This record gives sequence, structure tokens and C-alpha cells, in this order.
Amino acid sequence: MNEEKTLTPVITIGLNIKDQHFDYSMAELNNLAVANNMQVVESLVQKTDHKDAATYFGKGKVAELAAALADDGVETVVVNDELSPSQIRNLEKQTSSKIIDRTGLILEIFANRARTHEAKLQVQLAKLQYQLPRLHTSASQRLDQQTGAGGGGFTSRGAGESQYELNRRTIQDKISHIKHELKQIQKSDQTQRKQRETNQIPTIALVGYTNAGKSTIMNQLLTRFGDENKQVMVKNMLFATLDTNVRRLVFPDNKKLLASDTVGFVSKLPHQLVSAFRSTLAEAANADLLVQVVDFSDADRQLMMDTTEQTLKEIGVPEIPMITIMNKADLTDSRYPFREGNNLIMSATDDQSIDALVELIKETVFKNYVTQDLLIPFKDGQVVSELNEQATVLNTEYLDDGTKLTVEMPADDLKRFNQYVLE
Ligand SMILES: Nc1nc2c(ncn2[C@@H]2O[C@H](COP(=O)(O)OP(=O)(O)OP(=O)(O)O)[C@@H](O)[C@H]2O)c(=O)[nH]1
Ligand SMILES: [Mg+2]
Repeated sequence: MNEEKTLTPVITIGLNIKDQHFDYSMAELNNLAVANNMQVVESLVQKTDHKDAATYFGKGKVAELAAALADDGVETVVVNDELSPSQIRNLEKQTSSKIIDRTGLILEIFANRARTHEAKLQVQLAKLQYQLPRLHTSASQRLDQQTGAGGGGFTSRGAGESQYELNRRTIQDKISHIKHELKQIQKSDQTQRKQRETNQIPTIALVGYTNAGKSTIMNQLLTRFGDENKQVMVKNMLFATLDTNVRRLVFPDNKKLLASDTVGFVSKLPHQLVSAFRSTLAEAANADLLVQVVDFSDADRQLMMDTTEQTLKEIGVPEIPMITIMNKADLTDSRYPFREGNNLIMSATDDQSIDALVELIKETVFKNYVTQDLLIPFKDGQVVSELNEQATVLNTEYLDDGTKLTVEMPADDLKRFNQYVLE
């Protein structure tokens, strides 16, 4: 990307209360800031055993922050945790800067990335829910601008109780309006999903940490087994994908799959976003197989896997079989493709890896498939076409009393064709 961007200089700051993963979460915060067009000028840390109720950081650290801001000529601070509204206000007052907490930062990134109507509504809903308890008499107008909630409606005519009440009600109205609109959209999603379920095509969902390579893998599968014109967006940035994209794959043996590519996760994903994106992620909850994609070249991959599993639980994804893909092996010294049970070390850039991945997926998804000879009398010709369409037909023979098909399909589906079974 060559486009010129004005970067906002920021200081990041975190509180380390005996957190063994603190360095990782600080490094991630800095990456999130970069993803939001910020330039991290300085990063401060306070090691302590408690949070300050009023300012989150202790007095000394707040003074140090104020001095650093003045020295660096920086006016924005990004904090590594979600703060209470009053902590944000107090810190802003004492440091004369704009304070953005981790939740606010992630919400901003999502807002900048959302493309489809549904994603935009979901982000807006999350933002409003974040904003509501943070509304504060005179600060309400400013906070609205700061978190960039869409749509106008707020006037800056004085502060005061009535303005506060008005703002509060406006936000609540917007929330219920968006919820209603999302429900409508989601109803049609559900209908589509039902439709697919009745079509009996198994579904896999690519899940995992942001930037792990989910969309890249999806595109490789599409190039080989799907409609190449329906590629999804791949970018080397956090949260490139915010919408669930479902694509159809057909393998050479006529076995079909629906693959969905979903939004990536990050540690401490704001609960407002998780709940707003629940329906987008419902695609994962309804899958027959989860394909967890991990960036194998990242030293913190275990933490990323833990986060993914936690987030899936939070969304309410039930116990769905999962395979784990250690992607980006080309950036490591590891041999690939290399399979170990239900895990695969691979690289999305390598054809043999994609073959191994498809093999692993097929073994898992189609494991209930059985092979059976059927004899279909000529008068039931439509059954032959139906089977050619839906099943894997391994062999076709025309006999005197009908068409003999050797088919491969789920044992459950085969029951419908019991009358044609050749013993
Ligand atoms: N070297 C290498 N790079 C890869 C591989 N797979 C993906 N990438 C790169 O990693 C970056 C992120 O890939 P995406 O496919 O967009 O990642 P994602 O998991 O969809 O990310 P989100 O949509 O943000 O959740 C891109 O720059 C890809 O080109 C791989 O196997 N090897
Ligand atoms: Mg993606």
C-alpha cells in the first residue's frame, strides 16, 4: 500500500499486575494502534499490585505520563485495558490529553474496516453500547465525536441534565432501532442457513486469530475447488475480515462443502463486539467442522490458540469437531506439509499443503460416508439425476432392469434410497 496516511502520534501505557502475558498484550496493543493509523511514539508501563480506583494508574505514573506527553508533543494516549468512564475523565483532566482505552481502540478499528451494511450496524451497536454508560453531562457531546458513533442528532447546546437525558434517550432509541434492523437481516440469514441444511451440504468454518491466514486459505481453496471469481479479501493487517463469507467448494469426486471465512479474534476482544458479532459468528456455531488457523511463525501462538478457544466459548459455539492448522510454516524451519493426527503444519502458499489440508478436511467431514450399489429402475429416472447431483457417483452401469449406480454418501442420507439398495 502506497497511500499516504496521516498517522496520529500516541503514547501507549499499560498496568502490569503480575500478568505473565503482559509483554505480549502490550506488543499487541501497539500493533492495534498501528492498525488504527497511529504512530506509537513511546510506551509506558507501571508494575504494581493494584489499580487506582480514580485514575487506574498511580499518581507518580500519571505525572510521568503527563510529562512524557508534553516532551513528545503528543495529545493522545492509548491504555491497554478497558477503563471506567470516570477513570477516563480523570486521566484526561490530569494529563490534558485524549484517552482511548483498549476497547475504544478496537471499536475504532472495526468501525474503519466495516464494509457491509450488516457489519456496519454491528459495529455501530457495539459502539453505542460502549458509549451509553460513558455518557456524562458535559462530556457526552465530546465522547460521541470521540467514538465516532454514526449519524448526527446531537447538538452542542449547553450541557446540563436535560441534554444528558436527551442524549441518553437518543442512544437508547438508536440501539433498539439497530437491533431491530439486525434481526430482520439475521432472519434472512437463518432462512439461508436452513436452506443449506436441507441441502445436506456439510459446512466448515475457518476460525482463529486475526492475521493468521484464514482468508488466504479460503482463496486457495476457491482457486482449486470453487469459483475463483469469488475470492475474499486478504490483507496483512489486523481485522481484514469483518464479514462472514460463505463459499461453495466442489471436489473432483463431486463431494461438496460450504466453507465460511469469519472475523478474526484478538485477546480481550470487547464483549460489546462479541455480542454484536454473535450472528456473524453463528456461521461458525453451525459448522460441522471448525478449522482453526494459527500463525505457526508467531512465538505467542499458544496464547492465540487459547484466546480463540475462549472466544468461541463466549460466542456459545458448542462442542464442534476441530482441526488445527499451523499456517505460515514457510516462515519457520519446520518441515511442511506435516500432519500429526488432526493437526497440520502447512503454508497457504504451497500447493502440497492445500492438498494435505483438503485430505484432512475430507477425512473428518465425510467420515460418515458409505459406499453402496443401487439399482434404479428406468421409470425412476429422476432418482438417477438426483443422485448425480447430490452424491458422489463412483460408477454407472446400464443393466436390463435399470441403472446401477455405485454411490458414496452419508449413511443417514442413504436411508432415503433404501428401496434401491442392491444386496
Ligand atoms: N508467508 C506466509 N504468509 C501468509 C500465509 N498465509 C497468509 N499469509 C499472509 O498473512 C497476512 C494475513 O492473511 P489473511 O488471510 O488476510 O489473514 P486472516 O486470518 O484472514 O486475517 P483477518 O481477516 O484479519 O482475521 C497476509 O499478508 C497473507 O498474505 C502463509 O502461509 N505464509
Ligand atoms: Mg480474513
